[in-house]
Amino acid sequence: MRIREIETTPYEDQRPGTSGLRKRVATFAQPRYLENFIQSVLDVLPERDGATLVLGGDGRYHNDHAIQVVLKMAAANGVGRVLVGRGGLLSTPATSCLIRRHSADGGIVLSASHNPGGPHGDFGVKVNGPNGGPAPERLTEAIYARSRAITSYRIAEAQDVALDRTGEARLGKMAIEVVDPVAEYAALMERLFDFDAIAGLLRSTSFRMRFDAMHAVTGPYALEILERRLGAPPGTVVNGTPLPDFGGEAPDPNRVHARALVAHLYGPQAPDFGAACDGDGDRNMILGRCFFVSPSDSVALLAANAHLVPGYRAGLAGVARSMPTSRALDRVAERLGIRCYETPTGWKHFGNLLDAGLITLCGEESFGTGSSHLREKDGLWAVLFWLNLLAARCEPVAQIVRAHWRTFGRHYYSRHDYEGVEPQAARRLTEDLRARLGDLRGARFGEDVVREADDFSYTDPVDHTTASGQGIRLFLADGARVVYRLSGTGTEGATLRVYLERFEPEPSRQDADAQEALADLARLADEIAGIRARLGREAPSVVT
Ligand code: G16
Repeated sequence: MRIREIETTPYEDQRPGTSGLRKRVATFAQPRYLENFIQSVLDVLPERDGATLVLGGDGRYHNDHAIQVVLKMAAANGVGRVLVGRGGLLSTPATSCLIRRHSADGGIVLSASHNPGGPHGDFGVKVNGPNGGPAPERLTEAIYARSRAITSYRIAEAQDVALDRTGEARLGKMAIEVVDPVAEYAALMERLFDFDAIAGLLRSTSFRMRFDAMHAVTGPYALEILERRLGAPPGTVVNGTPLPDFGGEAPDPNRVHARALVAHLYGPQAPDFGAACDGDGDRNMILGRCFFVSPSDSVALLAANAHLVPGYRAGLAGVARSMPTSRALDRVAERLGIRCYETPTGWKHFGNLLDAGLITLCGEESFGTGSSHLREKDGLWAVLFWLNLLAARCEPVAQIVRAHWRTFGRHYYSRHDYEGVEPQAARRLTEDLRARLGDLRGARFGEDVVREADDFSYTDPVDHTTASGQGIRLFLADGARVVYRLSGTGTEGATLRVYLERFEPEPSRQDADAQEALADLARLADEIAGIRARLGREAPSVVT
């Protein structure tokens, strides 16, 4: 095998965002773009010679080409062994599972997560560390620094590796193991959940569910686990074949992009339970019949009911949520007498807490839930957790959630996104808010009084690294909260996220529509930040 050293010049825009490097396909398809980034990743691997890596992707457009490039570059850079998912497929949680089970040195997931795919869509590279979790900031910053100084990359001159069948192959000295993408992940799920009870539920004639894989990576996982192992009727999994363009829709499990599933769950033939996962399988949306479970409520509910699930019966060490996620989880933690950590947005911030055994469960408002079983959020795991609860409690989803609200109070919650706005205007909006924090404290707006205003910063309790500028928080005197933050995962312009939360302890007032209950707060958020005027938008582009 001949190794070529090819001269290159840096691209300036390869700083990973909230979760890896995400760009338009056209950007990744530029000459040397992917190669520069992969070389930078390989260059900062602490022990590259003989290292073991796990490699896969969500099957999106460009996956096929990129996976061969990564394999050839890994071989040329002295990597010892690569485990790669058959067909080039691996969900993000399954990658985390394989890294941990095989004590690999890290992993690469070719995915832009829930972003749209296809030739005009997005592509991305997620990088994971030896704990199976997203690379921490010091590593992503090192990759970025390397990408700005790169002068050449190494690649093997070789035929493409056949990935359509499991088995062993070699590229020069590097061993390649093409693995079943589902098997080890499915085995882990069987250890965590009561599969007999879930199978009983799924096979009973009085329960029906639909799982929408959104033509993305969870199709094969859901078919194997839900239909084959648990015996759900054929057809339970819809859109189960991964497609390079995800069928033309963003594989984003929310009420906007998973509209067909939502319509089905609110329609005349609605099943009892509905769920969807995103492009790379780490996000989830949970629905009951005519009922949407907000992700912030979902993680709180899983924590409150964890004792019903075999893998969590021993109790929870602690829990964590990202800062913009509602504080519903905090109330459960208080009741359980455990600590609830508040971290910046980005799953990577949960890694140290999980590794140190400080938390067992964690979640985010952005449809991500997970636990110590892996170091990534895990969409199908959340679906199985819910199924386990439904089997144990024998109550409909809506009833379980309403009972939770009666016990803990309801946190009305919504996120309003202004996508693809002019980056400078978005930046200025948040900078001006930051500059006004002092004036905002104690300020009155009609009936509302801002009790506290700050810019969230976090010190990791394990390695004491700090992250500042993580979102502007306004706490109102009546307990409501508004958070403003710029997304770190978009590829077009900037995205302003406005997170709205209002607590309602009174059961008779817990049944309102969330948007209605938060309408005043949304108006206040706009008035304070001048969103419409500054961004030239009449309304948010996505409301979740
Ligand atoms: C990623 C991160 C999440 C984060 C989400 C949204 O998810 O892993 O922790 O909450 O992006 O981030 P932002 O608000 O910066 O756009 P994924 O599923 O896209 O990898």
